[in-house]
Order: sequence, then C-alpha cells, then structure tokens
Amino acid sequence: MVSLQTAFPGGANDRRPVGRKPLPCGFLWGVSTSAYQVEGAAQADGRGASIWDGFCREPGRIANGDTGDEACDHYHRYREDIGLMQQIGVGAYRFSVAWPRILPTGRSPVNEAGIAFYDRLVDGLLQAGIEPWLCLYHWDLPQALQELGGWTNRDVVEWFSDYAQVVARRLGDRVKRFATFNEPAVFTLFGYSFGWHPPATNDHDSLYAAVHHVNLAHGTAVDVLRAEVAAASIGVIHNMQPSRPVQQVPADRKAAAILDDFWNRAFPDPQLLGDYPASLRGRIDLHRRKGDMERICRPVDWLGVNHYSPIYAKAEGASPLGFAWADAPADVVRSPVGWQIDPMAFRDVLLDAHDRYGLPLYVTENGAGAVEKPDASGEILDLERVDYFSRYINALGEAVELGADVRGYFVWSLLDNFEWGAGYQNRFGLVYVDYPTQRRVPKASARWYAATIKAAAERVAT
Ligand code: GCO
Repeated sequence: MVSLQTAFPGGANDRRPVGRKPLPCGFLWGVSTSAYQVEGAAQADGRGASIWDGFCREPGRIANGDTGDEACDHYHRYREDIGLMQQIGVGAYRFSVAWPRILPTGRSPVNEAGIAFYDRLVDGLLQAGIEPWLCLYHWDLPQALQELGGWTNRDVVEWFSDYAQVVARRLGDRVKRFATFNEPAVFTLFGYSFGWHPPATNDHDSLYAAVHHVNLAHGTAVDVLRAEVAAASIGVIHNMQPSRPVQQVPADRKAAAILDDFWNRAFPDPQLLGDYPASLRGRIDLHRRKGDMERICRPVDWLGVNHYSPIYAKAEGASPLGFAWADAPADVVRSPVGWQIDPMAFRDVLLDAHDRYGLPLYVTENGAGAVEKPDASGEILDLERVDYFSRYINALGEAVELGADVRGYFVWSLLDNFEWGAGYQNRFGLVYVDYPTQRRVPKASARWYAATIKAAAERVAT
C-alpha cells in the first residue's frame, strides 16, 4: 500500500484549503459511503435481495453490466477500511445500513448475522475514535417490499418505522448520529419517472405517491429514533443543487423552476417547514390524509447537504413533469465525468439552506468523479480532484464567513465504488480500488485530505 506519509507530489501544503478561510473549532471532517455501493457480499449470511440486485441484472441498465454483488467487499474488509480512515484522520464515517441485510424480507424476522456485521463495524469505528453516522436508507429497498408496491404503498410508512426501530434498538446504544434518508429526490425521480433507477416505472401518479410516503416515513422514523435512542442527533440528507435552464429562453427557465421545486424543495420543505411547494400540492393532495403534514414535519437536529454541481433542465412538452433533464452546456467548466464545476454555487447553496431551514448544516457528500487508473509507478495522482476539493472547501469557508452554520464536511467517497448506472467506471474515491484483487491504493487526494485535516487541527491548537 502506498503510505499516506508519502509527500504529495503536487505539493499538498501549497494547496491547504483551510488556510484562507478558517473553519469553526470542532469542525468535523469525514468520509461517506453507502451499503449497496461498497458492501458487496450480496448473498452472504442471509441478506435478502434489494431492488438494486434485480435491476442490475436487467440488460442495458448498468454500464458494462456491473452489479453490486461484490462491490468493494467492505462487508469483509471493513477493518482495513477503518484503518484507511484512521490514516486519513477523519473524525466520522457516514455509512448506510442495508435494510435487506438485517430484515431480509423487509419485515421481521431479524437476520442476526446481518445485525452482527453492523455491530462489528460500529465497534471497530468507535475503537478507532471515529464517530459512526448511520443513514437508514440509501436506496436499497428490500425486493420483497417492492413486490407489495414499495414506496407507492402507504403501508411502507409502517414497514420503515419498524425497520428504524430495529436499528435503533440494536445499534442505538453506540450510534448517536442518525439520518433517515439519503437524497429522496434522486431515487423517486429517477425510479418513478426517468427509468434510471429501480423500480424504473413511469407512472406520474406513482411518483407523487412515493414522494408523500417517503416524507411520511421520514417523520415517523424521526419519532421512533427520538423515542428509542438516548441523546440521538437526528438529521436527513438532501441533495441541493441550483437548477438552471440549459438556454436562457422562457420555456427553459420555466422548466428549471419546475425541476427546482421537485429537486430542492419536495422533501426538505414538508419535512422541515411543514408544506409542499405550491406547484406540487395538487398532485400530492391525492395521497394526503388529515394529520399527514404534522407527521412529516418533526423536529430534527441537523440537515445534511449533498452537493456536487448545478443541474440543468430544458422544456419538454411531452413530459408530464414539464421538464427534461439536460447536460451542462458545453461552455461551462466540467469535471472528467461531465459535471459542472462551480464552487460559488456550493457557497450559495449553503447560504440558502442556512437561511431557509435554520438548522446546523453538515455537508454529507461532495466530491469529483473520474475515470482513472494507476500510473506506471502505481500512484494515482488525482490532481484535478485535489483542485476540486480545494476550491469547494474554500467556498464552504466563504459560506461560513457569510454566516452559514456549517459544522462538518464529508468527502464522497472513502473508496471508489459502485456508481449506480455508471457501474464501476466512474471513480469518486480518495482510495483507489483495484476490483479484481480488492487492493486499496490511497490516491494523492487521500494524502491531501489527511494534510488538510491535520492542518485544521493544528490551527485550532496554536
Ligand atoms: C448520490 C449518492 C451517492 C453517489 C454520489 C456520486 O448523490 O447520488 O448519494 O450514492 O454515488 O453522489 O454520484
């Protein structure tokens, strides 16, 4: 393994991001992953199937026909991965629990072997001085529940709260940081409209049923976690990205505004402010019952913001949504995987989230994708990623300076991993994974992140 002590050839110290904009003391540095993307061991120890297992097997869904069957084998290699986190010096690890690993059919009985994995992971993290941040749902619904209608069946609210109760009772003696959902806007829109995620249906009414039931499941799970876990700190994680028209014409501007309501408001507004954006209310009313908004809007302790880039929309007359997803225009600065690089958009997202929701913020994902492989000497000199992080963390510092209450930052991701529809070809890790051997190789960005965390700690100490 390449040592993290190796001097960063690009000059890590020249690029220390926190030099320019000091961050608050106690600022938390972390890394994020999710269960289906890293665990692998899809058939091990009684894990049930998730909707992603079957979806990956459908021809043409995932680049190169990749699946999460093996992923990074984190299920077996979690100790080595905790060691990598220690070397980088992070204070927190955000992961998700695979619902079908601990409840193979989505409902009782509990799979003890599945729980035992999370016991080992949590204990290993605590021994290493790394705080576990547990997310209940990062998109891997048990297949058995999908067969009962999944998120479109209102009963899912009870299934989810029962699942939350199992996790709380079995892990809540040691885990205190909980998130209910990761990026509900993504899995609902991509799963119930665009066909990019399971269940890949395209029924407009199902989309809004799913939105409302996810919101209800969130609020119900917050109450369960609060009741079950002493001193719990509970949040929810949303992707927040400015929605821009692909061309400055009225029709595209209107499309971008509709996408903005869905992408940036359809979940955080009801969950944190108690109401849906006006443009969605008519659709949601078909699924709303008396008392629902009170069940959805429960007090939480923090808001997790995932942000990578702005998104683009264009007018699409044929779509019942009133917009189509669009690539970033050719004249903007883009990452190797085509996502726009715009650190000031990140700063503004944090300021807007602070103003609108008034909660402590944690950046729970930020990072840059690339198609990469080791050079002749075995190193991965991901200097573009280092540059991205450096600029984005500076933008975070500006947001703090302008008043945003941002308390932590988690890199996506610790490891290269299964990037959904893009399979393994797009890599986001600080650590390279050689999939055939599962060998981990820290990239230059891992050394840079370690230096950044160390410099921040030294600044506080001096
Ligand atoms: C998401 C998910 C992650 C992704 C990451 C890079 O934002 O889509 O939370 O699972 O892998 O964002 O696309």
